Amino acid sequence: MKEPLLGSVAMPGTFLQKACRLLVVFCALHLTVTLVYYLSGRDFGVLQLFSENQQSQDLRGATEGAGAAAAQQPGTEKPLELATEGAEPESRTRDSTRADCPDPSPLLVGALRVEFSQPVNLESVKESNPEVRNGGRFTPKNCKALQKVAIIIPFRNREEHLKYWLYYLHPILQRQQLDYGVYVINQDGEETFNRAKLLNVGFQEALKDYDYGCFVFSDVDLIPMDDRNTYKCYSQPRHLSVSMDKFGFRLPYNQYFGGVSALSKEQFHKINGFPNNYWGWGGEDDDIYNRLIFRGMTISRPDALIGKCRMIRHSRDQKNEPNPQRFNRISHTRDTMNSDGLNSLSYRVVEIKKYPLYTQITVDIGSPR
Ligand SMILES: [Mn+2]
Repeated sequence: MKEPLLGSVAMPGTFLQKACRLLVVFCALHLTVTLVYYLSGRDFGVLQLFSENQQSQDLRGATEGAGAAAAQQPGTEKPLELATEGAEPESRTRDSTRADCPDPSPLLVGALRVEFSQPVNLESVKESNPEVRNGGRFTPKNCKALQKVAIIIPFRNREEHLKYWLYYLHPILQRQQLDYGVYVINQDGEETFNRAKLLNVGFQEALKDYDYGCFVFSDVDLIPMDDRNTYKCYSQPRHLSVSMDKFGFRLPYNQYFGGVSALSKEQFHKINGFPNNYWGWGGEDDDIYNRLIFRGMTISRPDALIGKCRMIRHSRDQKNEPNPQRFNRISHTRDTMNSDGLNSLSYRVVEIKKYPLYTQITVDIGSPR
């Protein structure tokens, strides 16, 4: 405040002047205290809410989502809250010493550089991922993972691709704070390749290993280019490889469900798993898409930026020629899905090998009939 202003109002005599000044100082002090109290009060309010309501997902989303808006994905889908041990969320926190991992994970870094020029040495991949346990298992140390995820990779004669996959994915999956295991389902013999049947086998075999609630089905040659593309399950089946370099970083068509996808155990059961009779290349992903739609589900996807991924270039595999029956089969999914799937799956496990970075299940899945 300036002297003249006060002076013009001030009555003669210094007592009144002093009183006015005192009043101004008092007002300023009052204002400051109020402001400080107000600002700190806001923080206290949030902290109070947190301690009263630590399990509220909405609250977590509201507060942490603000800091990582980029991780927000389009659509209305919410991450699944997979039941653990059938316990109520509230008693879970009281009983468990570890709090749930925040969603999204604070360890994420966003866009990644992915290239395939240098060969990968698995020894050094193992060394740089010391927390990955034998068989390719990992559990976050400092918090409780929101989901238990089995990664299922259909496989035959693609060792070089698998090395790149392990090199890139293990660090990403750990940053995503998932309780995960990597299962490479290796088709035994020289018969025609059958991707979807191998995925069915992976689902069933992984469940014998651990209480997984979510299943990510990934081709061995697909690497995500952004770690915000979390390899977990959502309230609707998730398509993760939405923006592949091979297709010019866009969906080849709207119904495309190939590459990398994630289904919860319940979603997988709801569609009787995947078809067992797509031998050779193509069609099985469209059949899976049909199954999901016929069971009233929709497809959840990340946006085109977060969903970017690279495919390792390769020539067509032997014994994986385009399947000429695929168009006919896709047009009959509605009739065949009830009798062809998890309930008709038969196979013979030849060997289960636990390597430091993955579990390999070699399986005899027969031949086309
Ligand atoms: Mn490929």
